[in-house]
Amino acid sequence: IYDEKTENVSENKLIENFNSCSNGKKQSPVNIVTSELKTNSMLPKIETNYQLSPLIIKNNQHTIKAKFDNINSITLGKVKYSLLQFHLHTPSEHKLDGKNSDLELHLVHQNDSGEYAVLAILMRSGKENLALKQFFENLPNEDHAIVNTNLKINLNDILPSNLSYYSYFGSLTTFPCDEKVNWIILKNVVEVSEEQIQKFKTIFPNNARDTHPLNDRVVETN
Ligand code: BO1
Ligand code: ZN
Repeated sequence: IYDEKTENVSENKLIENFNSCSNGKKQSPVNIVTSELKTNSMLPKIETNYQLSPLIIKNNQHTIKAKFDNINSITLGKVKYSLLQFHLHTPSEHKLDGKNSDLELHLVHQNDSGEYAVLAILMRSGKENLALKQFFENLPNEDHAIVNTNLKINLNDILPSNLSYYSYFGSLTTFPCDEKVNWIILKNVVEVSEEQIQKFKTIFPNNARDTHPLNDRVVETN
């Protein structure tokens, strides 16, 4: 039912797949309770090594994602994570004090040991996001469709200037929900226009997984 190569799941098996996710104790997303954060001044700074890069946009039935060649990366402490892709969820998957934002952008990175670092950017309705303008204008609305344009994105243009973050250890939010994700949720919310949000919502009205209990985890902040 799940094709590793295309990352596609046959439609009638989608629900089943969400249910067949790990029922482990470190699942994502979670509700971040700001009064229960643990300040950790030792958390590494995010160093980005992003450059103007071509991307391929794809609709994989879970979301719309932009795939990159292996030329962008971030460094956390001494560990380098390469960017594989970014994609969107609406509403946001992570909640802040019980509240969703309109969109959540996931920049999916992986290190040499196969662990993920997903940099999550919460987005809310406001002024048009020019860095993502071409992305929103080329969303493939049909299953499997690939839009092969000559567009290029510099992810530095998407990031807020202040990269302070919340972080905790959790899972992928879709099948196979592996518990090997270093979640980094930026505190600064980024604006996108209502029109951009609606463009995504016409294709995916709701592709956010429910929040899961923190159990014995603690969300840290720098
Ligand atoms: S998410 O950021 O937690 N929503 C998320 C969910 C699922 C994946 C990635 C991020 N899936 C994985 C696939 C891998 C693939 C990788 C990068 O995405 O399981 O096979 O290499 O596209
Ligand atoms: Zn995601």
